[in-house]
Amino acid sequence: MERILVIGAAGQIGSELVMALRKIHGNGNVYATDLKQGPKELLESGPFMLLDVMDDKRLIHFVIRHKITQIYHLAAVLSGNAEKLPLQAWEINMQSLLNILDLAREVDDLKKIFWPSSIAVFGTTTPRYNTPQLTITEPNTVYGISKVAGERWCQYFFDKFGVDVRSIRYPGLISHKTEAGGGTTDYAVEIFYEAIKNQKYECFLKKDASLPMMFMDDAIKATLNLMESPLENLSIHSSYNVGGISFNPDDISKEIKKHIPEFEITYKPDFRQAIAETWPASIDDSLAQKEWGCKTEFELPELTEAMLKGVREKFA
Ligand code: NAD
Ligand code: AKB
Repeated sequence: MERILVIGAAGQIGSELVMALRKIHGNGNVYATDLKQGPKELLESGPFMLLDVMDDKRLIHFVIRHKITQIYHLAAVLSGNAEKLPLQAWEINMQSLLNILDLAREVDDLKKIFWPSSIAVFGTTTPRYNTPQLTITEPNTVYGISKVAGERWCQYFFDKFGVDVRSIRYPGLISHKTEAGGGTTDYAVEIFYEAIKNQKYECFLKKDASLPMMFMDDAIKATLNLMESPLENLSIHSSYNVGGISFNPDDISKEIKKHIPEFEITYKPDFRQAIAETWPASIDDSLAQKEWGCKTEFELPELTEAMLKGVREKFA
């Protein structure tokens, strides 16, 4: 029986991942934790505690007391917010991962860790289209630097100490349950809220800023698939490329217009456009497909329908 700790559970991914994990492992076996209070669904369906991942003493106490066997470490400062406070973001993103990797080395019960990386590990020197698994990773943002360093630490703890840590370089994730947490791809979530509320959206990226994206259902499935795969099937112990779909603000606004003909998009690029320009437009995830069956089901039309339905239900 697994006993799972999710750190950063109140965020965009955590709020959905916790519910998926509770379905598989039982409500009482999935401990959701965050610095801030979680959404109602999380609080009512199983244990939720306030926990600061930077507090390594409380963290170790928690893991031992609850006999935790797996940790999903989702707490981080995302790309847009990280550029505003680079050193603070570096400290949170790096130290929290190191606290957890070191814990996994020391605590026998703790067998598996999930830590997400990002397409932010790539930079302007990376091939922009169909970006390969193994390629140049020279990120231009503090967030990207922390993700590359994190990937190297994961590989190091696997090689030196046998820590089973698994990771995905998520593309921009799109969901309607919890708002996006301060990243560059957030426009692709905000646009749906504004389309329904005001039938218009002012986009902080340019019309043609193509980026890899993924609907949350596909991201959760990918995460669970990777975590359930036998270790011997996995050749990557830093982080796997996962492709999703690629589109730009113009593509998504045209798709929304099919459902809301009066919808209008305008463009006022800010500092996040410069970040988007350093990231790939599309990703090659053939290795993830081959080794653990990574598969994207939601293309842009299905994603748009699901988002409009989800946001409408939220407002209702
Ligand atoms: P988010 O910002 O929505 O959620 C992160 C959560 O971590 C927040 O609820 C926050 O309160 C919590 N947190 C922050 N500091 C903490 C601390 N010291 N202790 C405990 N909790 C703390 O982020 P997300 O979108 O859910 O992303 C989760 C992870 O996935 C991050 O590592 C992020 O870099 C990665 N990722 C996300 C995306 C995406 O599009 N959402 C894409 C690529 C990678
Ligand atoms: C961000 O935009 O910072 C995240 C990511 C792609 O890592 N959504």
